[in-house]
Amino acid sequence: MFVDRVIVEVQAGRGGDGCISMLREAFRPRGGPDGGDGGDGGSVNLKVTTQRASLRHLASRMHYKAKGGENGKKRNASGKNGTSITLEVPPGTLIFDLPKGLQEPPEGVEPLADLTIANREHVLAHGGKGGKGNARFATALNQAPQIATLGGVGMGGRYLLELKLIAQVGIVGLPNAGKSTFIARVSNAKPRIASYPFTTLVPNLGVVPLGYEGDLVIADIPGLIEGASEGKGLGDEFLRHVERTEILLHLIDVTGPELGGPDAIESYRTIQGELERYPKANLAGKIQVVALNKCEALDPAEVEKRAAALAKETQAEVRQISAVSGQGVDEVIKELVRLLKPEAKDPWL
Ligand SMILES: Nc1nc2c(ncn2[C@@H]2O[C@H](COP(=O)(O)OP(=O)(O)OP(=O)(O)O)[C@@H](O)[C@H]2O)c(=O)[nH]1
Ligand SMILES: [Mg+2]
Repeated sequence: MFVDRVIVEVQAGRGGDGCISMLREAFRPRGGPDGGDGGDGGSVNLKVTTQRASLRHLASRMHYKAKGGENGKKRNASGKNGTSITLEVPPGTLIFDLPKGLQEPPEGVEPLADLTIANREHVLAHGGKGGKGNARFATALNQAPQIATLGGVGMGGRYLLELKLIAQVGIVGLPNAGKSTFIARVSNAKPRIASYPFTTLVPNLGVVPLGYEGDLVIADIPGLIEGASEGKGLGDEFLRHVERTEILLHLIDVTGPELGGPDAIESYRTIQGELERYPKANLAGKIQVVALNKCEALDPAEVEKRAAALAKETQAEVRQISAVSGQGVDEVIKELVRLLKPEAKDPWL
């Protein structure tokens, strides 16, 4: 199960109270104040790690409560700090404040944070500070202060954590176009591949090592169909995961209706239409590399003809590849790398 949205309610620990105490020892009638400080309350933190690929591990629980700090004690003993809780999240996790009763942040609300950088920690809820013991309040004039401060309250809240994968390239196309076959060929990803539509039910990330140039991270998302933006098929839910990509690789099945596939130009228009209708980002405006896939399965002259017709439609170069035989695949990767902005070359650093 792939989970890319979870709601969590978190409560950091309260700070321990400062202690009021006077040292009492035989032969030291005026031992002075010795009340220790309270410990700080534990906080609830998020830690970004590439070891996590989804938010699934947070889905079974909703409440996270960190321990409070202990109260200060006599003999200047400070209370122990409360233990903090750290929740791991994958890079690309957004945090939204979520008012009670809502399942979605209100329209137009910006995230509180966008956790893109691996190994960083973010404090979601600060623990309360420990109170000060009376030993801290001793002055020349008041050598036996009867005051201490209370521990601070721990912060808390309700948050939506939403994952938007971080990849430089997103593969889009109709179901069965060969998106998963492509990512399986070029990267470490091992998605399910099958000759029926909607094989891929969750997005997959694949990493293509480029040697000294770093990594190229590609996202394979479930196939889109006409009406996806209104929820048809698996809907446009997964388009969120290509929002942050710089380039789209648009794969189209070349084989056409004769071999049971869709018409290439129709396919292109359908996907283009869905990208245009996607409301949250300008997906149609992204740089696109268009490739006809399954080219080994068709007579080369026919492939040429279809590529030329599609190039006319797209007003751009159309590549001819076969994710199965590997024909043209390296060239596509090279083109993707060439198109990437230099600073985008390693999204996880
Ligand atoms: N002949 C041929 N078949 C291919 C090629 N690439 C993919 N296929 C086949 O096309 C079918 C669909 O491939 P997938 O990679 O699962 O397609 P997908 O686009 O990921 O499909 P969804 O996950 O349903 O969106 C499988 O039977 C593949 O073996 C290719 O280059 N040539
Ligand atoms: Mg697939």
